[in-house]
Amino acid sequence: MQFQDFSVHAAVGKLAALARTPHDLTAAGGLTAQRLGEMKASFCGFDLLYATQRVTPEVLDALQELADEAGLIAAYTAMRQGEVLNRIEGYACENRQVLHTASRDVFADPPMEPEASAKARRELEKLRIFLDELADGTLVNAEGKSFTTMVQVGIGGSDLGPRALYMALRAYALPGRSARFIANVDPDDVAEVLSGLDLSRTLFNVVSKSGSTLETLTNEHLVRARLVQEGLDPARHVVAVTGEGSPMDDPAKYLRSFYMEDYIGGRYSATSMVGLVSLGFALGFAAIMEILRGAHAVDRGAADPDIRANLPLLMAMLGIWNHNFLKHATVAVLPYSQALSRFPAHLQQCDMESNGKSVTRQGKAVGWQTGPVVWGEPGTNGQHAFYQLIHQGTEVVPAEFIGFRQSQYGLDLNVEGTGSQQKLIANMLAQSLALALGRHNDNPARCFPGNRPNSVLIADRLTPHAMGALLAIYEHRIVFQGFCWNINSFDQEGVQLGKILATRLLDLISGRTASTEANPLEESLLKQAGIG
Ligand code: G6Q
Repeated sequence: MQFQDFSVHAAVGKLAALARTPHDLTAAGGLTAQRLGEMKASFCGFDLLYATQRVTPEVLDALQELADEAGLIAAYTAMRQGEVLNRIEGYACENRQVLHTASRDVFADPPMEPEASAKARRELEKLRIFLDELADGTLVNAEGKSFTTMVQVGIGGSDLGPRALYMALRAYALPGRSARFIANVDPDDVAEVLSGLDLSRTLFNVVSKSGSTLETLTNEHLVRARLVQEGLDPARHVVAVTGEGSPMDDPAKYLRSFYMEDYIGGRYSATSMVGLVSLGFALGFAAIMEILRGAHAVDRGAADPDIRANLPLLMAMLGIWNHNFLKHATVAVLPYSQALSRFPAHLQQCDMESNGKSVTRQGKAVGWQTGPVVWGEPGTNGQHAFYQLIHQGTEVVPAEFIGFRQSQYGLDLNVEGTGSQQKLIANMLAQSLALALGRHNDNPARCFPGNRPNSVLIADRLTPHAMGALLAIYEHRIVFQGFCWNINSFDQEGVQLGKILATRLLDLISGRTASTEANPLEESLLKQAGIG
């Protein structure tokens, strides 16, 4: 696959010219019922309403040209087929395939990359057997009682996606089952999660692809020590998910060991064993297969070259329009769904760790903007907090609203003519309109400038299938943008320096490094911070 610099594409010049006079949503006829009907894409159970973006059909045509010129669909297909795309030409790098889609290509015959999907099927089968044994009483604690809680111990990609998905779907948890998560090396995180748990009925799921992550290994020691303190045998209470051959690949130490492959990046690993073991424990095997089916449907749909039909591609291109051409530095993801409360945190990692890069795939400095700052919180809570800046601040923040027509639990009450779910969605749609249209007022403090780009992504209900689809929509949006910017969205060199310095500080604190050998700056920093 040949990637070219973003700046060489003819469509880039065209879009830059169009961006000088972006569509005015506040003008008479700027946002009409007809426009609302025309600027809508339906895909895998989701509708994207994007009439409130500052685009015209001409802009969309130019974005289509850019997607075509940059070969985004060819690159996406090459990724799914197992081309080595996690690389920087001519430099030391991870040099790996990028095959998170293989973990849900298990329904296809033949799959896009048969070997990877065969491995995914094998792990799924191991998981199915494990879950059956937990359900039928084959796997119980020393007293013969069933396990009720699984605590996932992992960080970064081994935490954020699985946690976000669990929180999104716990409405569907099996009776008497739940999951908890420990990520931070802050001992209070462990203490808080363990307090109130009946450890005799708890399984710990230690998840680390590398098997060498400081936080996770430290927390594993802590939970094992707690199990021993309670008179429990860790070998009966701890399972592992890790890479084959990693320091954690020691089945004798664990009740069960599951594998993930090095061609699945941490932040893209929620649909591998990294996410599925805890999700399967809490929600059951049928539910995790639905997550995979939802993601797989999106994986297939994302191969459509038409940006008006391919929702992840459309979202990617609208994001590029807002970021590279209208010059908006951030994007807010605002789910009107309490269940999606950790989804923005997952996207922060998935997007910013993927596209927060400054060199091209050829190792040259980029001459254009790459990934935006991604942030967000659930609405309506956000409305009572930071929406002030989104409406009237000097920084224009493109917003991506996500909502569902029905609630998960169906527990609702009609108050003053409407149910809570209706109030929730009405608020989301109202925000979309308010941001786009603005409102004039003779009192300048009460003026809303409008023209704040946003779109609404809406589906019927947040089910396991819809969650799988939503996850994959965002994964592909991120990957398409990375391809378009000619960066490697699959490495994370930028997190290394901090890790190295933290190790050096810990060596000083523990006395492993004699202070004289140390960098005086580090010693002084510890002294000034009062740590020693
Ligand atoms: C994700 C990153 C990173 C990683 C964590 C945990 O893409 O690589 O967030 O997931 O550092 O790594 P381990 O799973 O190896 O413990």
